[in-house]
Amino acid sequence: MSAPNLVPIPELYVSYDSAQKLKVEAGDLVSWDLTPRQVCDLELLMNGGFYPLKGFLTEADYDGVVENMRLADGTLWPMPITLDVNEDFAAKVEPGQDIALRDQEGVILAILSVTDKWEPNKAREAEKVFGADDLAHPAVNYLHHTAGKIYLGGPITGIQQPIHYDFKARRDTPNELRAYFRKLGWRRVVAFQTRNPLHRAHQELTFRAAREAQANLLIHPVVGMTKPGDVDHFTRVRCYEAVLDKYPAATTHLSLLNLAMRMAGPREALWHCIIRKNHGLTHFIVGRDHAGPGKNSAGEDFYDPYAAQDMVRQYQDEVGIEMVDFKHMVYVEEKAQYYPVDEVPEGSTVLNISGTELRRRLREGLEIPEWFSFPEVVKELRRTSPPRAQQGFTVFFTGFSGSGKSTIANALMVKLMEMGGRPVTLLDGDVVRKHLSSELGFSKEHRDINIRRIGYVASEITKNGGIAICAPIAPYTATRRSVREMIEAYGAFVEVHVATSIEECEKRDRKGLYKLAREGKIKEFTGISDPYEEPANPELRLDTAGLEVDHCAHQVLLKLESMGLIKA
Ligand code: PPS
Repeated sequence: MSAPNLVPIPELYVSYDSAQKLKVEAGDLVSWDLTPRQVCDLELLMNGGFYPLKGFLTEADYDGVVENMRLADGTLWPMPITLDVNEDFAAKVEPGQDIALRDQEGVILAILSVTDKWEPNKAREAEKVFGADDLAHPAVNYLHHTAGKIYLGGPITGIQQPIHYDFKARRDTPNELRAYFRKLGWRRVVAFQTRNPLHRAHQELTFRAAREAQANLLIHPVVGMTKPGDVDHFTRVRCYEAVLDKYPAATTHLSLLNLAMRMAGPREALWHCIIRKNHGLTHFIVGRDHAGPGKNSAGEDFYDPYAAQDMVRQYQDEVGIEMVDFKHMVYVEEKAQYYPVDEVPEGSTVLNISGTELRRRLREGLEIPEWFSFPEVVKELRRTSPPRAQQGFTVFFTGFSGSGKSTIANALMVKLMEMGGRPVTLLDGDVVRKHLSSELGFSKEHRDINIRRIGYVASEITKNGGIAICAPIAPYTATRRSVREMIEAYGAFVEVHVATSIEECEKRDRKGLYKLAREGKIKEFTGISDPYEEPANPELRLDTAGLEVDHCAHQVLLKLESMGLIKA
């Protein structure tokens, strides 16, 4: 294998003076505010991480990449790097036009000279690139639900790098890494790609890989976008820094990669190789289930766990990087050592803790053994993921007007405050409509805005370790689901359906609104002249008929206790 390419890799940036000039001129251009994923892609396009790409893919390049992993000129490139925009924006742009690309704060990062504009066949892209048009795949879900309908393609003129305020000293462009290797005389360097905290198994694997390849080691974790639900990169980088001390001094380097992963298994592994080649690496570790997205909607793995290795094996010569392949590493108790799963001495006891099991132990505050991880790493993880009984959560009541949501929510709030420990906030339907949503009515659109606002506030409370109790009608399943997703990124979401029947609510008519609704004096009244979609699988369903409020609130407390959210 050849030494890392010692000449710098081409970047797409213009000189400082030209950039200043372009920035002023770009003020007159139509501009597109990049999504977080597009900012990641643009950074690697501009700094040479995606060399030989010179911009967002044109339609011909896109077709080639989707169909057979090659650009129109035959160059190997497995991942569509496209600029997706919405139809309204696309209507303002024609091929031949320059557009300014801005980050989320409005800073101009680059100019795209648009050559192509087209509507992609997303089902085909999903099938060919990700292996199935299945929404359980995070990138397929993104493709259909987040990405815009139209793609723009063309070359990029780079003005400035996206700004990062975190871990600046740990971020390197391909040319900075190449220069670093050159300076230290590292001619053979093996990269380890990761989106997870490093535990002992990873350390053993990376050690062995460096030894096998007779190379120095680069820990090259992704800090751009990884799989939804992963440990956040702030925590991970603190964990990596803690583990760095465990490697022999001056053999190993840590550098952060602002890549937006797609979790595309084999194709992604090959893409990772090309990116590492561009960063001056000579070797690349591919383990079990590289960039795997988890299970499909039928509960099966999307890819064979070793398909990524097969893919990289096939193309490594063409890319010019050598794969170091690894089986899954497990701990052998008798030997007090890690082994690849296919080299375990016969008859020995194998210990392993899966990612799911680790998360359970963290959640429940259980022991995490020393053979599995380093105390410094466990300490960091416990700081970010305290046991469930110390985390924030949201209780989300839903049901008809007059079903008893507010009354039960109030009783629950008081009981939780009596227990103490975490601040409790009640976001009651009526109160929210007075303070947060006073301009809104009761159309589907307005109800959705109202519920999303409640969801946003509850997610912030949950993130910051508090308890949010929400009690709106929230009649639509899809909106409740999106609020659940927003909150579950930070803590538990406990949906409680207050299942009092519409007949009972109308009979009670505590506010006299049902009468007005029947008389047509209130329009779009839920249950009378507007829909209510019952939750299919709420965490708890309360049928309030003949039950005391106190009893209902107690049932919610029991549920919270069984979920480990409060201690008895
Ligand atoms: S939603 O659908 O979740 O946005 O509704 P929400 O914010 O919970 O507001 C419901 C309260 O507003 C009163 N109200 C109506 N409810 C339903 N439909 C119509 N058209 C309507 N007009 C006013 C009603 O008192 C609800 O209070 P609750 O607390 O649910 O009894």
